[in-house]
Amino acid sequence: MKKNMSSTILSKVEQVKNDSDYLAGKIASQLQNSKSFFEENEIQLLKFHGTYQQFDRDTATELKQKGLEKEFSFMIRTRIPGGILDYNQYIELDSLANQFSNSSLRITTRQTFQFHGVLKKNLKKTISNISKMLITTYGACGDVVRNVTTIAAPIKDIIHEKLRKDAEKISSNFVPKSTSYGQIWINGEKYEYKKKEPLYGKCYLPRKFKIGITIPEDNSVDVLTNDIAIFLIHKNSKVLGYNIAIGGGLGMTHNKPETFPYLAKPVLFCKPDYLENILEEIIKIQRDFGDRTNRKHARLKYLVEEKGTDWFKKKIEKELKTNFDIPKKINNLKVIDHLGWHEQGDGKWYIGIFIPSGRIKDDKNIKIKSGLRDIIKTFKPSVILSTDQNIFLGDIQEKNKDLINKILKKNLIVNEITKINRWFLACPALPTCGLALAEAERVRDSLVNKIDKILLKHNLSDEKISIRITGCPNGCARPYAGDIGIIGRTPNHYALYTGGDFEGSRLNRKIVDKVSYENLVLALEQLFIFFKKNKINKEGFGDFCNRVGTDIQFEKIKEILNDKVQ
Ligand code: SRM
Ligand code: SF4
Repeated sequence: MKKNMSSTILSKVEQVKNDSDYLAGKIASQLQNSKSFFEENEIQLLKFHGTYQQFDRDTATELKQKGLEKEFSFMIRTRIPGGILDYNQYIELDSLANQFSNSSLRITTRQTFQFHGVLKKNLKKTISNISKMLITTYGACGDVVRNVTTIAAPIKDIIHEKLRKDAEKISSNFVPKSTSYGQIWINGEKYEYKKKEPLYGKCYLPRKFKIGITIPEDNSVDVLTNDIAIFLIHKNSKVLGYNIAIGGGLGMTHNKPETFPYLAKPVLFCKPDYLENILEEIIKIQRDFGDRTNRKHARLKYLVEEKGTDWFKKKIEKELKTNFDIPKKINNLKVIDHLGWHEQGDGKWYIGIFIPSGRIKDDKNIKIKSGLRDIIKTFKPSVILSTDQNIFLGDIQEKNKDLINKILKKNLIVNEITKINRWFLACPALPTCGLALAEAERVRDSLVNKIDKILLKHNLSDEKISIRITGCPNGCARPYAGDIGIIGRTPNHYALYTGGDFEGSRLNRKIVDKVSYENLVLALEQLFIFFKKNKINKEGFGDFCNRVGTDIQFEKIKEILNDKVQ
């Protein structure tokens, strides 16, 4: 198959989508065979249905040496716009995790849940049971618009309500329309054969596509990392319109400078009525002009970088036959910490509960899963997942606050955490992620402890520093948008990035290409000492690193690690 415009060969995934009859492929028949895995083409299509075929990377090598099959299992990702669930949905998802997955539920950095470790024989049961709770997994992954993110704190005022409504509406507008999903996972034959995609077309988008919406006063959602970042602009509780920025995206490949993380660039301001049409136009532009020959160059950010935002603005204006204003000036973004108890605006309360790496599970001592279930079953709160992998419970009466605190305490779910722990994100990485080059979630807690000790030693524990670690450069825990990014490079080695800002409006830069896990903390200690001696007034760590530049930081680290750092 050839691309019309340029005669270059389309990427393999384009061919798979094209031949899939709107995402059906041979999923249904392969679901029925006795194998523990799907074939390559179906693995690609399954993503659109919200599931990834994975294998246990811890056991794979040994099994291979013994000539045995890998331990295949499936990750299932739900689509929960704005992270909002009702208590029944939560309880059912919690039960499903016990029944069909490794019994944990993992809150993702896009406000959804992931089930891990689902066996192929249980895949259909799990997905169909999820759908019974009116939650879909359709379009949670794949080359479509994914889960739409917004502020998690369930604040009851006109503006926050509007954000939640917008997130829900945008997400449902862009769920794929083909009935393949219903036919395969839910009701088989009863689904009418309706395979059309009025917006996406037969080959869907060239790549994943992400949308987030927030207000400038609270960028707790890291909105600029989305393909479309929407700022709701308001005054006196009235929505004036939306600033639209385009081209955010973080994935890159080590040593391939033609791939890079990018923050969304402002393109226009529109009145509320135009939002839907504008989003659709941007998606159409990406559909028609995005690079379908090279998946590493297919995100909207490359088009934005190459064509410029004016080109987009003119195209949108031409299609919609309207001229739009330039974006409203946004001064400084802020990030609000919503954890802990807060009055929500209508006399009731919400609590933001810290969940390390978003992993809702019980272990020997800390019973996050049982504790949350107990609270949610008893008090029936609203449940909201956040983009920093935490959970919020809303609509709680004041008289129940102490009882809830007691259950949290009994299960050792504590909210008194250090600043580093609070803002430290980690992606799943090993053993489930097929792309991980190094550990992330599994080293998170011990890394937090080590860094805390060092900050205490240097009297810096009060500094608010966001650190994010990922097992590879794809950027799932948004490492390039934090003060410090620790990015898997090779097994047990990381690249180190600094100089981002806490508010998510500046990307960090690479200062070290390769440092071992063992030396990582030493390297950070050097930077913290340097920061303490030379920071100006209340300068934050990221701002300091940005000001002093990358070379001097590298030199400081080299002073102590010599040739152990590159
Ligand atoms: Fe991600 C791929 C996990 C948010 C950029 N991401 C993956 C896969 C599915 C690996 C794969 O393709 O085989 C990971 C599954 C691992 C596992 O075992 O669960 C994975 N990504 C995650 C999650 C679960 C990380 C987390 O700690 O929560 C997040 C799920 C979000 C969701 O619910 O939809 C997750 N991924 C992100 C984000 C952050 C965001 O969206 O806010 C990014 C950076 C923003 C962006 O999209 O650029 C991100 N993930 C990627 C990329 C790089 C994309 C690129 O443009 O190059 C990949 C690889 C790919 O697509 O080829 C990837
Ligand atoms: Fe996997 Fe890399 Fe994403 Fe981590 S950042 S989950 S290692 S793809």
